[in-house]
Amino acid sequence: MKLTTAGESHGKCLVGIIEGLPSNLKINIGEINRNLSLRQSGYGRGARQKIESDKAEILSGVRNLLTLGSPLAFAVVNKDYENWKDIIAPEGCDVTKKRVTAVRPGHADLTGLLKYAQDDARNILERASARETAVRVVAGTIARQYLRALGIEVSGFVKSVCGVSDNGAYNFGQLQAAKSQPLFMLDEKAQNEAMRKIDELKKEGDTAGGIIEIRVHGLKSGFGSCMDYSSKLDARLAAAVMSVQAIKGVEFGMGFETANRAGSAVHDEIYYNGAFYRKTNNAGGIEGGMSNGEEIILRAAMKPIPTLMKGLNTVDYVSKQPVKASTERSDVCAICAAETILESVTAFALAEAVSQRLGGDNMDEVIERYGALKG
Ligand code: EPS
Repeated sequence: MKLTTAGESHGKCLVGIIEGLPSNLKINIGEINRNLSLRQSGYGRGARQKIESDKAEILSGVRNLLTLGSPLAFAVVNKDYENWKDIIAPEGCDVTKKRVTAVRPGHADLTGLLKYAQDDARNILERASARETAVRVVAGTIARQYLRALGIEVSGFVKSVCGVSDNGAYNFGQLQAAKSQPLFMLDEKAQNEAMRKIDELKKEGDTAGGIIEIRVHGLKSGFGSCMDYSSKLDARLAAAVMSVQAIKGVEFGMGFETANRAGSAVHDEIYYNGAFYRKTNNAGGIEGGMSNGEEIILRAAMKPIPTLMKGLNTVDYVSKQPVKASTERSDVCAICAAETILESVTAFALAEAVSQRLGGDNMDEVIERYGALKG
């Protein structure tokens, strides 16, 4: 299974092509659009989200809501294109308008300008923008529908915003409730404090990041590999998570804290009562690059968005003079978007690993092969 994405943030539309889906997978377009709208939600989003109301249009690979086994192509239209077409259209537009040369610290602007030999960071930021992640939510939701047919579910919640933490211990079933919360947090007190923090930062023209926890429930053991480095499941999931704009770190299970402890306080001891089991899950469901049958638990750190309304110190790319970095509008905090995106990219990377092991040209074959695994 493979996803290719294309599209600029203010261009006509975003597009994606998924190759390698089996036939007869039932596609739920309502769920895709619900996840697209979750990606747009959350306390602290900016004005752009009032313009967009993302919907996926499936262009190929599906007939009467069942996949055909052919490449599945889809588009998400950028409504804002109407306001930008004389600046961004493939031909006949005015490239002198809305130039960006006051490059933003923490964004792709400066390195992109140098690498792609441009003199307008618009040509860089349009693609570097997190708008691209709408495509990954569509593909990730289709991947979730594939995984769900096997009894595998992905969920998550926001654990902290700008240092304000939700330290609750939640079981998988409790996580879904986060989606109806303004910051996808489960602890009301922490969430209220985090919202106050966002209000403060907004007043100061500043931005916030946070920590997101993603879990996978119902995955049998043995997905990934201990034989081939490029198939290690934790490496694949980490790569998928790190490919999301603004993600700066990822850990599994006890993660970085394992480095501070003795082995006996880290490794999950093994028991047998007709089946192998563990009483703890510090490994986060992956040992030796393979799923071990426990829940997969990963956490990712999102940095604060690099477009700050107050503008950081920088240098104008053309004049070389010190200036404040460019701003028009910005999200203060996009942690709920990131949470939705991380669930999506986790689901897609997992579906890739599952289909690599199981193969199967149609869903009956896939389901039969998964069912035959011992787990
Ligand atoms: C983004 C800047 C903002 C965000 C955008 C990502 O867009 P604009 O420049 O149009 O105000 O809103 O995210 C989205 C449009 C989205 O749908 O997530 C950036 O610079 O990365």
